[in-house]
Amino acid sequence: MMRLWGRKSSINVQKVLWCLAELGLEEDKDFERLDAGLHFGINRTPEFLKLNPNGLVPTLIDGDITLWESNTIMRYLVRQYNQKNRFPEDLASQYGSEKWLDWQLGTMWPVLRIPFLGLTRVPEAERNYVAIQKSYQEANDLLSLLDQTLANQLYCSGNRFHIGDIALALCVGRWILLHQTFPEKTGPRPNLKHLEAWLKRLETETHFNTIAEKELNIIK
Ligand SMILES: N[C@@H](CCC(=O)N[C@@H](CS)C(=O)NCC(=O)O)C(=O)O
Repeated sequence: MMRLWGRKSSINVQKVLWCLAELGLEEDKDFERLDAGLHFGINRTPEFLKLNPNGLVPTLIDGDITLWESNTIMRYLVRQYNQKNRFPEDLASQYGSEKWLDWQLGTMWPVLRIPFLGLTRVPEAERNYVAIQKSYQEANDLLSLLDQTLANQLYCSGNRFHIGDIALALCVGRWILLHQTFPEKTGPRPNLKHLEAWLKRLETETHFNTIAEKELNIIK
């Protein structure tokens, strides 16, 4: 049975759990999930570091294959378990999704993680509110690029849902929750109507609702 290490509150673990759900793979039947990270610990133990030298979650073991990096794990799961064609495999859809996966990891999250970690993990007395607001406003500009794409198509890579949507939607969910929870710290959030419509579509047509959190997981 596949084994997934990682606490459910992690954005990167949620990507993998959502992808598994879309592929019809069930916890305790097709894979087991073991809590690790934050208060669960485990991720810095010598045994865990042998699996993932970064000491981070998610980490997945499937037979002889041990993987880390959430986007890579999703790519692997699609390659290995997409028998029911949940995710389109034509090159345009696949690489349309790939570019957004790289954008999420290399462009979007490095900006959004500053207000996210700043407001949910850094103790109040140590927060840099100027940097937090500046990055939140940069995230607004970045997400307006996604909104423009979604004006012309239903999903990030075309008219079918793909794993790029998973990575993006979990970021967007945190972007919304940060503003709802700390409006005076983030500054204004634009109303991006194509992005809102896409989120609604994900809520009704995918497992988004069962995976995403409804409120921020704040460590005080
Ligand atoms: N680029 C990695 C980042 C992994 C990462 O930063 N994981 C965080 C949780 S989202 C982590 O393990 N933090 C330490 C902890 O939870 O204790 C990925 O996409 O998987």
